[in-house]
Amino acid sequence: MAGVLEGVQSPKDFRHFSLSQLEALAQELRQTILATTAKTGGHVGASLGAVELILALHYVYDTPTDRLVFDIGHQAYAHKLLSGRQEGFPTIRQLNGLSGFLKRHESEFDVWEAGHAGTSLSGAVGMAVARDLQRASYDVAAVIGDGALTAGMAWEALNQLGHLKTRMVIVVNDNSMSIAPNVGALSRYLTDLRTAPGYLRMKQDIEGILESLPVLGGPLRRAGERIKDVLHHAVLPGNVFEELGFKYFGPIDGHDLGSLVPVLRSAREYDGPVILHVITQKGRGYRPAEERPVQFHGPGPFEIESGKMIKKAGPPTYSQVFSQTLVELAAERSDIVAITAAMPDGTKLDYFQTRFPDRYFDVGIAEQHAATFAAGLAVAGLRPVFAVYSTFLQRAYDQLIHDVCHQNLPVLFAVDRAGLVGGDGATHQGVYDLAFLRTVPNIEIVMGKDERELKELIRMAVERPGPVAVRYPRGAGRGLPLEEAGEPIPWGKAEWIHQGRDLTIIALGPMVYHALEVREKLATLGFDVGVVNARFVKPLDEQMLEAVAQSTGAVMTLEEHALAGGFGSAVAEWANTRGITTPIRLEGLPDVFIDHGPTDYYLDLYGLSVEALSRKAEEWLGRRTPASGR
Ligand SMILES: Cc1ncc(C[n+]2csc(CCOP(=O)(O)OP(=O)(O)O)c2C)c(N)n1
Repeated sequence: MAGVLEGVQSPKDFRHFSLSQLEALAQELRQTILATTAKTGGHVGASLGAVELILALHYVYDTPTDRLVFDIGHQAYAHKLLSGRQEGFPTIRQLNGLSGFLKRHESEFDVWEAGHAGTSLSGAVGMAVARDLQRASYDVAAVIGDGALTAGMAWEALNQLGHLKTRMVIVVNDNSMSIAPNVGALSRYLTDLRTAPGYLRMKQDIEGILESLPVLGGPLRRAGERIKDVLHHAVLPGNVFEELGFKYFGPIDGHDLGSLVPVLRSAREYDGPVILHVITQKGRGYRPAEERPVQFHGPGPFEIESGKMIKKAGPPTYSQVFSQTLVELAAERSDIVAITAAMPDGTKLDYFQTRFPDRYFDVGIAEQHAATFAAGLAVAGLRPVFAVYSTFLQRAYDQLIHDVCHQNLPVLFAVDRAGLVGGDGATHQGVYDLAFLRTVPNIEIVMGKDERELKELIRMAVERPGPVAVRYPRGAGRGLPLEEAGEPIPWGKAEWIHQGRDLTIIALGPMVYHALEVREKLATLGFDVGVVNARFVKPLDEQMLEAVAQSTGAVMTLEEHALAGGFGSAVAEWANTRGITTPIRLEGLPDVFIDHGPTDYYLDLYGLSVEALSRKAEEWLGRRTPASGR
């Protein structure tokens, strides 16, 4: 059956559609999103839930002249399909394919790039203000979820916009879900607005009465306006948004195109800032996603019929090992508390929550608050553990420096997804944290080579007197038995696994296993290569570094992190300060934003696969005289 979607290359192609044609288009969008994401994985739930909303926005607004700004961009698959990217859509999140978020170079319809939550309103206010200064006439609309609205930044933008009174529409896409069910007083407030049955009717009735008051001129008119205001506030229950200077429309059913289109038109015409509160359902139209919204927030490939995930069983992930370890520790110590910023599932703190619900805090998408909240808990004698992806810790940088490290408080940052992350791409790579953490006094930074060391390092980190960052990567561990304790780790000590006369690779994290393979490969060529498991980025194990430098012909540092400011950079700084003359070569990631695609692909591209490293080491050593007398 030939559909209508195929003929839509741009919103122009459906702006003349009837309501029933639009509804048919919505169904096709849904089917296409489902058929593709079942193969590729992706942000299924949010995108299915925003289909009608996106359709209505492009129907009402003159995009791309009008600016449509999406928060995060994970809900915008329908937007991609309606703006000339149907052909590329099956490649979403794949290497060299479409991004899972919005990209300005991908389309002129993508006016704003994101990946992190809560930036849309600030970006959109900037565009609206620029428009006014430049005397342009385009419209600006931002779409932000109820989850993203828990980000402090979003309120900073509301604060400015409510003051400026600039013409702009903010669509609050309220599905009462963040990744997990949304939490907090704001979420409860939105629910109240949504469920207060009489609110909308009463609002309309009262506004109708007020509108019908006689039109007066001059000072009388101004007095009349004031009376209307007073009446309005006296009779209607307070609405935070209206108090802040916005016109509030809603709540309206975000799946009913028949109401969405006219309300959006009115909102667009309003000469001032508008909040349009739209109620949607995550996963709408696909039963498994409606019933299991957390699982369908960002699944891998799945079977459409059954909604079953197509996942190979593997060893426990690093996040699981972290959470299990924390639960064990929390059973021993009542002062341990756990914090997540809206990522209970990703960080696996949901497991901690089931065991210690009173000692678990989901603060919403509020990394900044989470860090300072942890500082407060620590000042008062608790042992807070903030589990946060490396990429999202970026947002809490000042709080980490100013509130945690400056006060030298024993906060444990469990830095998850440290390293390359795959399909989420550039905005989510966890490859900067060493650089931004390393400069901060007082914090200790560690990373084990595998999940067994992770377990041990977490156990030790909660005993430290000051702040510690324990990093670990995305995905499964090596499947090591965790019941058997590994070698105890002396705090601050690297592990010198093999000595090597020609070269010693000092590697961080799971890269140690790459180094071991490189050692074997080079042994077949007659080189004697040593391997050190660095473990401590800060403080460095200087004693061991010194001994290594004296015993080997050359040193290679190895990390899955940006070279600039990373572990190797720390070693080079140390060597330079100490006047070490052993040649040092740093291997890590270059100074570019790394797009979506398999981690292995990028490791190879940037010379960090076993093959590439072996090649480079061989070439490097080949130009030197082998100390082992090959
Ligand atoms: C700063 C930041 N922290 C965490 C995340 C991870 N994250 C991605 S989507 C999401 C939930 C967003 O909820 P909402 O805005 O309501 O959109 P929905 O998915 O419900 O449509 C979270 C927490 C993020 N993208 N950015």
